Amino acid sequence: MSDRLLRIEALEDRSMLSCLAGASQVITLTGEQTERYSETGLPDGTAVDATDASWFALDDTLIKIRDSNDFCLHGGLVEHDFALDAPWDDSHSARSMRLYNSPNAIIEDVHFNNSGDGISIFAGSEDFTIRNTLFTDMRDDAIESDDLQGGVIEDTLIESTYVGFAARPRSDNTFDGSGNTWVIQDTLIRLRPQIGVYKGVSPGTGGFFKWDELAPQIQVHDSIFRADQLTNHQDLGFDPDGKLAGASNNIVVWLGEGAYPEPLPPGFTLTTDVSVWDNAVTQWMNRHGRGNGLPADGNGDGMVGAADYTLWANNFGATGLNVVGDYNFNGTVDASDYTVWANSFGSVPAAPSSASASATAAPAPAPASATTQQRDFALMLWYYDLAHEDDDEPELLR
Ligand SMILES: [Ca+2]
Ligand SMILES: [Ca+2]
Ligand SMILES: [Ca+2]
Repeated sequence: MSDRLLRIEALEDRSMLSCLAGASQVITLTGEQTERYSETGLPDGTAVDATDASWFALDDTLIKIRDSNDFCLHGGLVEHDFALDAPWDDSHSARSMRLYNSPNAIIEDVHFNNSGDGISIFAGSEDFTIRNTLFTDMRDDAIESDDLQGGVIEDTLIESTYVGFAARPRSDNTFDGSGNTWVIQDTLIRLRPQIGVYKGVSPGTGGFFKWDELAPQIQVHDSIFRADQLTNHQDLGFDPDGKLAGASNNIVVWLGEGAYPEPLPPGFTLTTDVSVWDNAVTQWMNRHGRGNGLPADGNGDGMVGAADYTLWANNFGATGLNVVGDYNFNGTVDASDYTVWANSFGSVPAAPSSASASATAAPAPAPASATTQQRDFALMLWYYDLAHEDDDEPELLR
């Protein structure tokens, strides 16, 4: 059986994908943290269960792990507090998380929000895995390894970032990562123009890849890349420095003017239909328990209706983790998804069962007639509010 089918099969039991099950010890953190989490020399195989924990703007780096083998971070909300128009200089040195000399680390089911870099991976932290994780509002690089470590980014939604993936050595380092590989799999990534830019027009972005001739090889599969305009620096190519070593089933959603500015290698197809992105994001959010609790709301408009049936019908027979219409999240669009749709036809999200302020203040998702920008903004507020609820998150395959 192929790796891809095995992953799809594994979806039927998400707990198999959790590092908590195999940990040597689990440290559980809860509530809003009052200082950054900084640990050195944790016993091999330590997992931190931060499902009910959050970090908010405590320090430049909010989680720092050093000299710890097989470390795992599971869950949590990790965020800074930069204003929407903060200059790039103010935000770019902030990191949500740093890993030093910690090989085989797993970061899963975390939400990183509003940072300079999301995760920075330093020397000795080879073979990292980032999976089932949400990045929003990254002002610099979502995932960065200036020390050119290799790893896997899997089933992750990078909803908005200035630069996607960065592996460019600092001027003072001597690493050669050519023998390493980044595997990007089942991942959705959008370059969102930021007001604070490194240079060039504002709002602006860099590229999907900030790479180097000494950087790792790249494998990209079953992933979706969205760009809304030309870059200020780097470019929108997928074979940076000739490092693309394999690609299949990828989609590029291009919303800028004119033709896509770079040649697309084999394994990438182009669309200008923004709904391809929007629906895939909705599917990802629903599948990861971060949606509105309506698995059959394929277009994310807040109700289960005819349009969601059409998405199911159009994608009937398709397979993949982020295939729209897979309303029971088993990796295949088939008759069982129709049943999920039919049983919830006409449904709208349930009223919050608790009186939590964030839940009651959550705006209704914008109607389909809203502009993409309005809808994105409404979705962001909605995601943010969901992430801040202490409980009540739908228990969909978490
Ligand atoms: Ca950076
Ligand atoms: Ca719908
Ligand atoms: Ca299905």
